Amino acid sequence: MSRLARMTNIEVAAILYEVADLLRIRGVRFKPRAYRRAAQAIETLPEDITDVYERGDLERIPGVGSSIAEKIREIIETGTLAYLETLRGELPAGVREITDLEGVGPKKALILNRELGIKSVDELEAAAEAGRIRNLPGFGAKTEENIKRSIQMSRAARERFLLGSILPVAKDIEERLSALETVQRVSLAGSIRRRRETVGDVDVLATSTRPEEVMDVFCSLPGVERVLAKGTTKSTVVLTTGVQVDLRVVEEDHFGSALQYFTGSKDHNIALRRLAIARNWRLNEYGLTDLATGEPVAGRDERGVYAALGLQYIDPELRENRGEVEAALEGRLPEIVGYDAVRGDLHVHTKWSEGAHTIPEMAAAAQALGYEYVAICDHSQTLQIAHGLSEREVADQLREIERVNRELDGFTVLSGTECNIDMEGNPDLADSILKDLDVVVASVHSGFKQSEKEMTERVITAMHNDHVDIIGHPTGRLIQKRAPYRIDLPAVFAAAADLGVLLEINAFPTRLDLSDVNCFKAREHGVRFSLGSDAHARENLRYMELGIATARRGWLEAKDVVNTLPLKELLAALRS
Ligand code: DGT
Ligand code: CA
Ligand code: CA
Ligand code: ZN
Repeated sequence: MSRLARMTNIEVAAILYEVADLLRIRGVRFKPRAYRRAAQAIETLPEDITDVYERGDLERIPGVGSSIAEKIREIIETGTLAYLETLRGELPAGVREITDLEGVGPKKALILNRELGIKSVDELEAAAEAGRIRNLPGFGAKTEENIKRSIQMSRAARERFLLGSILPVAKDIEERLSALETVQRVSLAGSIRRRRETVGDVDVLATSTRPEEVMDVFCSLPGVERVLAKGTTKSTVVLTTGVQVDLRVVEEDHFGSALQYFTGSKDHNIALRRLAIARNWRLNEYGLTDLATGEPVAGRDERGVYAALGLQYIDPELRENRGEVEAALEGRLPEIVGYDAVRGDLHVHTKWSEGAHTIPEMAAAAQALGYEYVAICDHSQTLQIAHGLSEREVADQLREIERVNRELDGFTVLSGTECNIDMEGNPDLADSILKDLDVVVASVHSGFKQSEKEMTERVITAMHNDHVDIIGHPTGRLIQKRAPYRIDLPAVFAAAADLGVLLEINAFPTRLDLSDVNCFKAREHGVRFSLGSDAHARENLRYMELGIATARRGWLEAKDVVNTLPLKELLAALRS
């Protein structure tokens, strides 16, 4: 096989989205839409785009014609796209960099360039600090403030990658290594094993009878751009996507303690080491050793390390030194929700609004994942950018869902909506419509700049509507892009628990909202949760895994998450 650039579907899609944006800036018609559709289809493919490429099936992807297929081939073969470079080159220098900032579209970027001669993020920051932006036409003090915040966020983001885009690549590396005959054990370690929402680099651990051979394979994996270091115990490579991957080959006898050590987190390890010291033991990547006798106490397997320290086994997702060591000592760790415990998805979109697939297609895909139900929650009327449904269309969709359900066996499509919460806190659909739907998700999609007090009242007002079951993506944050809106979360958590409204864990890779930490806090208020992939195409249903990881990192048990319930009990748990 030729050496292909190792790109995830999300990364290939990102290139096509950028082409779409740049074409739009130039005022090109139709083409931007075609690129966006293709990007959306790829972002959500059920399989690796490289596999589709190798089968010669690119043009079978919906929305991908011969011209876009040609571009995708180039991306897969080289990791870049000359056409994109050309388009970028036609923009005034630096403007593209600026349009990457959240809240600075091409239009604003061009004004900044024309009026103030700004050609880089650094120059933009200096202009914002000097208060020179607020006086531009169409700008203002608030915009200037937002620009400063966006710059800070993008700086912080530069070195880290989204879990959702790295996890498939990391699992693929893990699989390729474990397929080698001379490899006995392989595991991901580090933050990716803990499923942190962003990952600095990927850590992999293996044991082998032929370390040199493993390292040869590792350093020539598809997608490796540069080999930074190559040895028999440790090698480091950089993939074409910029992600760094470390592989360590360790002795069979130390695998457990090495896995424990390199999984981290650092703070978790420090807490464990303290327990070891108290027993006059030493804990490091080579094992747990009794210092009095020099004898090994544990090290071959990871569970043995925890057991020897008198701890319950602690799942990697919990290892952040947020009280898990104390809880494990006292035998009161939660039994966190399993990756196979979810019985259905409570937030998906279809072609009716901005999704790529029909209701029967989404139902079939959800059923194929082993689910019992899926809730169709398309956008509602005031979200025009996403072709939100009018009240009449919601009623039509309800009839379509009834029709689809008659054809299905052992699976149920639930009717629903993701309606907007307006500025005053009212859903943008009438109660007479909402009352007929199984699942009402209410989300904030506008007016992010309200004060904390206004936003808090707005969301709590929405919860007081008896038909609202779930608050969607409750903080509105986009990871590394947009800060959460200002809202008094403890007040929201208390109201949700009190009123029996569920808070969503939105599993879309850029959202993971509520976050792990907020799940933990909400749970202490007695909140219950619903998991939704926010799928915009059937392949996105697989994002559920990221939502479950978030729930696990937030210490949630199956009983805290309503979609672990069978259908009948779920319906009882939703407000009627
Ligand atoms: P990342 O890569 O920034 O997303 O986060 P991690 O947790 O993967 O960190 P990384 O890759 O630097 O190191 C992997 C693990 O190795 C880390 O979670 C814990 C362990 N480790 C690394 N350096 C230290 C250290 O100085 N002390 C201790 N106790 N553990 C360390
Ligand atoms: Ca790491
Ligand atoms: Ca590392
Ligand atoms: Zn939404």
